[in-house]
Amino acid sequence: DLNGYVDAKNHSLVIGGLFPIHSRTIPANESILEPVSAKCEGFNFRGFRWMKTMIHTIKEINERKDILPNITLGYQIFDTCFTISKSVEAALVFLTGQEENKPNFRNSTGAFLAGIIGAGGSSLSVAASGILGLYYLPQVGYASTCSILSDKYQFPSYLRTIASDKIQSEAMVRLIQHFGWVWIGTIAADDDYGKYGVKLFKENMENANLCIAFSEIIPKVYSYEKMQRAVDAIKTSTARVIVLYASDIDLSPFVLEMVYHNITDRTWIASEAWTTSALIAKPEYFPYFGGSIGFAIPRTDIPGLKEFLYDVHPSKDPNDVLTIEFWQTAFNCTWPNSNVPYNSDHRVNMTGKEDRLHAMSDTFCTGEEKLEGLKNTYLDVSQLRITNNVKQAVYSMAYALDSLSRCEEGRGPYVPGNTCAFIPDFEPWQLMYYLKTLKFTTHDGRRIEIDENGDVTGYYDILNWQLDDNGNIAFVKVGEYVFTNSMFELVITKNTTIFWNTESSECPHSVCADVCPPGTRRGIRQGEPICCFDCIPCADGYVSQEPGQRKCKQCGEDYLTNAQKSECVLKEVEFLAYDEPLGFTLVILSIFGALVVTAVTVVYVVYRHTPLVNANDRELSFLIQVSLIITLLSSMFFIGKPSDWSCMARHVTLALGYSLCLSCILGKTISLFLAYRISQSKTRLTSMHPVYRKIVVLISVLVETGVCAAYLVLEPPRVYKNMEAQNTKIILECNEGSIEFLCSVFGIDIFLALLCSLTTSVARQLPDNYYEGKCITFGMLVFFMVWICFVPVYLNTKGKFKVAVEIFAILASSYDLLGCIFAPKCFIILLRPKRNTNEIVGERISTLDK
Ligand code: TCR
Repeated sequence: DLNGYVDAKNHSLVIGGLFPIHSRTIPANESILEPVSAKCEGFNFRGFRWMKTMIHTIKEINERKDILPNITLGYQIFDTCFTISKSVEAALVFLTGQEENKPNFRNSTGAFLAGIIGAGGSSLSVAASGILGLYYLPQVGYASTCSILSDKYQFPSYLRTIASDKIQSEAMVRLIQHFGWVWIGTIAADDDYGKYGVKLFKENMENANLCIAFSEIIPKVYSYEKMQRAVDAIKTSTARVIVLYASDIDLSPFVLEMVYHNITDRTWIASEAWTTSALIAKPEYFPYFGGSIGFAIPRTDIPGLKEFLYDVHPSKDPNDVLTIEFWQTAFNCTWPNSNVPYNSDHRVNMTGKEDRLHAMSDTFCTGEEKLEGLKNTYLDVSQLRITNNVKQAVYSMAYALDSLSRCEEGRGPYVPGNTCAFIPDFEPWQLMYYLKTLKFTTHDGRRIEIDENGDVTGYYDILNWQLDDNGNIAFVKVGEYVFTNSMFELVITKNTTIFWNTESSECPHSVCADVCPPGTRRGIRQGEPICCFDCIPCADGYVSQEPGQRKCKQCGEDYLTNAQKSECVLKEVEFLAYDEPLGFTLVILSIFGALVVTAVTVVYVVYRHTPLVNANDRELSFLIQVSLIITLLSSMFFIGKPSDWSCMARHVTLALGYSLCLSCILGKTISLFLAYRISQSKTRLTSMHPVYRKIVVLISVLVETGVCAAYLVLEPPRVYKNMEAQNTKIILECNEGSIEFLCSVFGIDIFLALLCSLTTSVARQLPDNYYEGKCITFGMLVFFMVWICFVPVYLNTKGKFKVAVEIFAILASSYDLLGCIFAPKCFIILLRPKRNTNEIVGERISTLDK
């Protein structure tokens, strides 16, 4: 019980066709036990147009003189009712001629069947091709896009004039990337088209590191539970963008469901099969599906088709049930004396009740109804996309037959013998040979090249659903997906406005988790897709500068993180600077000290002939003054930004200064010590000659210089950035280089100081007018106290204060020596000049020195 059209008489060759002129079969009545061919319902105007286009194209080819000049083609077309069973039934009829009760193979109509155009949906093509492929009967599809149909092992005789969904699925991912979405839901029809389409889409998404929020199926036959699953997934998911891979016919129950549940604020990515479908693109669905972005085959115009389509009237042929049904459905009337059912609907709807519309309209059709005023998908030639594919499919068949007919015997393709095949009596596989390598140009100048998998390249327009001025849905082209320079490219036109069906009317934001702000990094949530993550603040010392970082970067050594952890900031460098109050005070103190010493020197020079100055070994005193200036000024090396040079200079000048100073004092104290021993023993001990004192000084200084030189050459001190002491600052300090050397350098000084103390402590009992021994003893005591106190304080301070402590110690000890050695004498020289006479100075001291 197959519906269809046949025009095979007077033709030696026919082309078969399979078109979905109805949308579904009516479920068989349970009381009927015998298997019967099911009846169909749901007239599909689009399928009807496709079928008419096939007929139109065959007519056109028959009229052309350049293709198949001596042969006219016939056709035999069946309605698949968009179901597998009907398609298989039709395929079997094609092969066996069962319908006509003729057992002859592929000429049930009395003519030879060249090949078949169709089946629309992928599942139907797969089913039909499974049978037709057995005989290698050529089949050219116009709408089946499922990727498995490219597999020539399974479908050896299947070719198509539409690109595989492989390309569309890639294009979808590109589109998603273009708009920056990462969290996408998918809904697929329960057939090969939906399932394989979504499968490829998912694979591409994974490759692009994007995530699928949910993946649901629209049932073919209404099932409350299955539908509810899909609805719930959409409702609960945070994905705002959903890919919908389904034919329009399968989609309509789902659309009703969306309306019923009032699901708005979603952006749908439409697969090619429903992008421009009049079934879905109804103004009443616009609040739910407006703003959809879809892929569509580029549209074309087909000259002469419009007139052909309008040339339809039920009165022409009373047996043409399809035209009668078309008329009844289009004009909502009943054709008199026909029992063609009208507008029946046996589907179960979403409220769960079976909803049967009355099968007949009350009004009769008059036949006077005007097609011109009718707004109907069948007559709408503004969106010829698949329709054009139908035309090209018919043309491919014709071109292949044409090549076959032009074969010259002896030069033919078939081995052995380079034979040819002849119309009409050829084997199906012989025509397959020509189809496999087919290349031709269409009426609108497009190249069609069928590749070894039977596929053609895909081009897509990207359409956006907008509302036009009349309140109808307009498919506005916002971009395209084209093959240029040997690769596919997604081009979104720059200055078109895309309508977004979101609350803000702006591009939706479809993410599982928002991009992590700077200062945080993406943290995986166990067991969830990579697009769902937590933002974890960076650890100390780590930053992330750009949003969406996977890892925080470590800041360099000299850097610190800001509070937000978004930036590395240079650490503050700490050292004792000249221009800060503490540094400045210390500088003043040391310069003041040096000036005081200079003043003392001046006094000594001016009073150089007085007994006091003479009695005290002028040269040694002068050297002490020099050394005090050195030690006082050496504190300057401790202030300011440390450099390798200042680090080296620091300790060495200090140590040398002290060794000079202490050795001179030692020279003096040794003299005193010897004088004391002389006074005690009353034996003939000669006092020390002044030259020996200088030798003591020279030796000490030389030894010290030697050690210092070795220190500087072997392991000199260097600047050192101390990061550990304080996290937020870099402390610039000097690294001592070698502790051993430092100890020996100052060890010599300590040794000299100890010697001085020992000798003076003995000699201090010597009666002397200027209390020289006592003063030096006291001075050395203070000196030791200063440096002994220095150690614990030094160890307990941090940063620049360490240096300050050291300078304090230096200044204190220098002032101490200055005070103890020179202050009493200057006091006498300047204020008590009477005491500075030879008699008073006494013969003992003078005899000591001379
Ligand atoms: N491929 C679908 C069926 C289909 C369709 C269409 C049906 C396509 N485009 C347009 C109606 C209208 C693309 C399939 O099943 O392979």
